[in-house]
Amino acid sequence: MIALQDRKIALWNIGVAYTAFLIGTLCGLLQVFIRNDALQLPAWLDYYQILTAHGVLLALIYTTFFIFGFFITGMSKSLGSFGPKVRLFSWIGFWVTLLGTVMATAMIISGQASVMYTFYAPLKASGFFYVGLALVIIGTWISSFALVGHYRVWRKNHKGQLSPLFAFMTITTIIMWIIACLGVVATVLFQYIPWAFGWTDTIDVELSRSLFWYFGHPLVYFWLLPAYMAWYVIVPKLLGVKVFSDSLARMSFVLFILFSIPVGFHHQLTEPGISNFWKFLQVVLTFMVIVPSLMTAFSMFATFEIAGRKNGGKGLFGWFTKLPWKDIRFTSIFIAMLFFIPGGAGGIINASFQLNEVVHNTLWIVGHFHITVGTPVAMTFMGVTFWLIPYLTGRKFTKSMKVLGLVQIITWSIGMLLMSTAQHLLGLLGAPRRTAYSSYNNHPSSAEWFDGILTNHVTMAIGGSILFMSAMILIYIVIMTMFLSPKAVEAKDMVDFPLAESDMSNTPKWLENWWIWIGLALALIALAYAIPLTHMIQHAPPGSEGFKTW
Ligand code: HEM
Ligand SMILES: [Cu+2]
Repeated sequence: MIALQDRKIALWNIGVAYTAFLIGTLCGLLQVFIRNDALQLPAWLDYYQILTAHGVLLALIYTTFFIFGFFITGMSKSLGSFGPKVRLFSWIGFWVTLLGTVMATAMIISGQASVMYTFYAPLKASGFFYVGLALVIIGTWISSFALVGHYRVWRKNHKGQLSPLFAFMTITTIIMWIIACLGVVATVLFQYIPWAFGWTDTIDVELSRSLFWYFGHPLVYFWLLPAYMAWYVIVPKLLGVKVFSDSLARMSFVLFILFSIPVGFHHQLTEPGISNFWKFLQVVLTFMVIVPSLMTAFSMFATFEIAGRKNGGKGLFGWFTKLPWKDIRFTSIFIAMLFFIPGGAGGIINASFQLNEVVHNTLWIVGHFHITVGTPVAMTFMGVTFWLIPYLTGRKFTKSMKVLGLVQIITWSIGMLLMSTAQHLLGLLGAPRRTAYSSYNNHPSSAEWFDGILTNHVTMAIGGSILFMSAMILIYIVIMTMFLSPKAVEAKDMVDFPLAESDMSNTPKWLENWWIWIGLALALIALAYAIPLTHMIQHAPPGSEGFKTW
């Protein structure tokens, strides 16, 4: 068990994460019904307010707080208890991030920031919305530096040793996050804030969007890498085996530092001001990310097979039936991985030059991120929640909670299958995303889109409702395991942090030489961005005034 003070910090992070999850999923439910013309909002609330809250609270806030809760627990567990300074800075980081969150959310709810979570200019929110976002980023940096400080103390006391895998992966994720945030910090501080407060009249839209996506793509890896951490270091323990290969795991993580950042243009393939050469170069770099992704998939299935055979599985696929399917901690993550197969394939489609033309800005994209961040990442976090909260509170994860956990995972899967399949198909037919007017003034061709069995309004509504029900079951589990379940007294009831053993004896030491990876990452970023960004600044189009479309 880790120190009580460290547990407290982690629990507060997780508590905020699930508060955001509760409000965010409620918004999701409302969206489904509004899009189906089954619900009319009161005059003071509109679709875009809700959509902004949904995107911000789930994609940015739920993930970030949960990730820090997970990191703090895992770092304290694998490197030892935090010192007073690390604790202090973790708390400061938490409060600053929370202050930013409250500020941004207040602006959204009061109708002054219906700009959606990508806050594209020239949509203009209240300046305090951008200040809130900046505080969120600064807060995560403070929390990150606290963890880096803890890691450095450990390194100093263990000269010449590789750090434990969990710590290595945490530091990799943090390095990537800090480099990635530079783009969003630059645009928010130097473009949005002066413009929103009226200190400058116009904004360079193209530059702001490019700096946003410099950050926006690695943002998805900031969600994904902690989920991969659970796949690499938690899953083998649940299966009773070691990590498949320590060096493969570390290598795949450092490749993500290299290839997750210099690729933002794949979100801007329809952006007129960027020449094809630079888009193409970044698309090629995007596809490099497939390498560590497939390394991860290979390593996972190898782990499953080794575990299944160890449990007596015979023949080509006999091991599959010997996996611990009744253990909800494992099954949840396994289903999350399954969703990532079509999710990852969809990502390759989105990033392809030509296919992007078909799916750009359609509901397909919405379908896509619900089966990447909305399920593989979110469901891995759910699977982690089942043991992480009881581990931190010292309460039991009772039998009824286990059953509820299973119901929750199954309902989320069914709801997401229905909703995201409908969204993918509607997108292919041409239905745009981010609009409250989904009947398109009853235009006959849009009416046809909704004629399919999977693409009709009822399917979407059922999918969304099942999802919301599932989210509420999860909230119930969170509340029970945080505050109400009986305390674990006997050793057999104690919930463990399942951290797998990783054999480092053959792992090359240079893998933990961060300067190599930071240097290579910066070189690739310079290659992909230096010329087009300079060009964009030197040949800036006339800036745009702000627009408030709501
Ligand atoms: C109860 C579960 C959920 C439901 C019913 C739901 C529903 C929806 C719907 C209908 C949209 C499309 C809105 C539009 O384009 O007009 C949407 C957008 C979105 N959802 Fe969800 N969702 C759920 C859970 C999640 C989760 C768990 C995440 C991420 C962790 C997520 C992330 C997003 C994002 C980032 C958008 C895009 C927002 C934007 O375009 O600005 N959703 N959701
Ligand atoms: Cu991307």
